Amino acid sequence: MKVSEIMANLERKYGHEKEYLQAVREVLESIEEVYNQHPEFEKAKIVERIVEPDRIFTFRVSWVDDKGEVQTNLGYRVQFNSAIGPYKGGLRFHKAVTPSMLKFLGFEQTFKNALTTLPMGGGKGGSDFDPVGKSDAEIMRFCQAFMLELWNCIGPDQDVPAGDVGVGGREIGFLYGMYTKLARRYNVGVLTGKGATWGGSILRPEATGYGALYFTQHVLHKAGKDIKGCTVALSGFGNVAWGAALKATELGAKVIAISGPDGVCEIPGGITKEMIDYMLVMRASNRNKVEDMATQFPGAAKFTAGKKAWSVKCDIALPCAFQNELNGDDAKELLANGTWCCCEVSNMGCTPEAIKTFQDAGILFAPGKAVNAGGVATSGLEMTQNAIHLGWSGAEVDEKLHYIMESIHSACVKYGTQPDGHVDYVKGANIAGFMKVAQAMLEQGTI
Ligand code: 2IT
Repeated sequence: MKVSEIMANLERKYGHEKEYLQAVREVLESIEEVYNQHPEFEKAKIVERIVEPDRIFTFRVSWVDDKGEVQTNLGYRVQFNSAIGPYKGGLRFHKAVTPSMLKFLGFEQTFKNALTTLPMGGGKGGSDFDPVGKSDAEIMRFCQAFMLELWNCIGPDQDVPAGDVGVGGREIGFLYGMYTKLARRYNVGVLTGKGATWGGSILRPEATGYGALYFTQHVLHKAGKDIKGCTVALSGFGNVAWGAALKATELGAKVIAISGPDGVCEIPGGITKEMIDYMLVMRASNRNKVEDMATQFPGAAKFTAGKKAWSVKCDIALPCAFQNELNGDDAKELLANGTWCCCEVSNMGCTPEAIKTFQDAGILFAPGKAVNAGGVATSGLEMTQNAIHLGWSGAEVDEKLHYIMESIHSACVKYGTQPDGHVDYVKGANIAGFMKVAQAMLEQGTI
């Protein structure tokens, strides 16, 4: 295969799908060399098949807001690849959701899920519904209307959605309630990220952030460093940023900045437990304003409008919010301030220019599909618990999460170690994930 030819074809077909093309290009450039050593992949046209989703459901979602006005949004489920298991991946509710965004996320999810060691295919879904400023009742009515269309496409052995940006425990509850009503099936394994009393796994809410910090520790240890005493800047204040702030603090790092769409909060003394707890209140408020942290903790947290977390001097940068939230200029600013490690916790959080800037400078960089895989891995553990009708303790889940993150790190080292001895985590993660899915597709024939 030639990346340039495949990309030219995709650009002709999907020229306006920028995020999707960006995600595909990154993976294909990483795997090109290894792929071309496997004529059996070429013969089975694995690349041509793996870049296309198996199918996409698109549906209209109409609902009534608190003023009694009818609102209409679009809903989607992208079932990307099922070669190694049922489709698995989150639902994103965000005003900027498009098919391109969900195709990029479903594509990434396919390789991420392969890295987890668990048997899960890749999927993603969501809606252009904007949760900002919505009441709880509006969120509930939207989730119910969304499930009116989705319920027939999903199932514990078929496709298992979960949360993503804009979808947390509250939304999963409303979605599950409507699912049981419509499907008259009461297998809790149809969704993950559920409440602890109805099939949810202990530690699933924390898992993405915890796993990201376990992975970061492996990256640091491999380079002869430790996170203790390091300063950390992170973006976002949702579920992922919350878990990351908790674990980073527990491991002895100092989280000195969090950010939101409105600006950055600098916390020179390091984030406290009370502030981390308050992140949950900020998330639940649907206000989407990080300034609320500074209002709640005047003196300790200082808000600056219009600035990103990447303007704050730190050792370690952790993008935890949205794709392309850290660009080439941000990367240069971080480097100028002495940052020596960036672990992407959000999906495709860094632009290609930012990744190149970090790699050219020789600092530690690891991509989202490895760093944040602890989230979906723990969803996989939730599915297992649901399937065997048992609930594991927090310690059991945490031990498995540790093992999975260590396995992912080893896979990255195996496939990403370069002739000069340094580890290219982007290559490592992409090749390791790709090889597993490609091999499965090959063995299952042309379908
Ligand atoms: O991007 C992700 O891996 C997630 N949003 C979690 C997906 C899941 O199925 O838990």
